[in-house]
Amino acid sequence: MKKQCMSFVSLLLVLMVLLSACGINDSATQASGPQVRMGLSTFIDTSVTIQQGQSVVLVDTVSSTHIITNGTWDGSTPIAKTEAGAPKINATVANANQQQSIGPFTSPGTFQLYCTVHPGMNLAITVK
Ligand SMILES: [Cu+2]
Repeated sequence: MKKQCMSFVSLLLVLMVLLSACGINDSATQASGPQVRMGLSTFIDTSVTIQQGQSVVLVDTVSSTHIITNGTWDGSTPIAKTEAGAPKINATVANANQQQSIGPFTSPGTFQLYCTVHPGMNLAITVK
């Protein structure tokens, strides 16, 4: 009986350490700014409007590797292009719940980003 009690207390301690470690990890990777969610092979949010000077936070909702850069998919053809005033983006996000800040976007306009891994995975960022 006493031994069972001790192992229960040990289990509780382990759980508490794990939970607090998770909490610290979350706050360390938290990025600020409007969020754009990504699924398995698409942007869940295909467009976002932000204020001049803001950054955008890419959020991977599943464990899927995305490589986001300037340009767009035209059907199944990738077209790399960086509009005037666009920040040069080259972001790799691979893990579930991973966040990656891109920007800041300092010029007004509409900027196209795409994922080089997934055909058709386009994002439009409008800066006002
Ligand atoms: Cu992708």
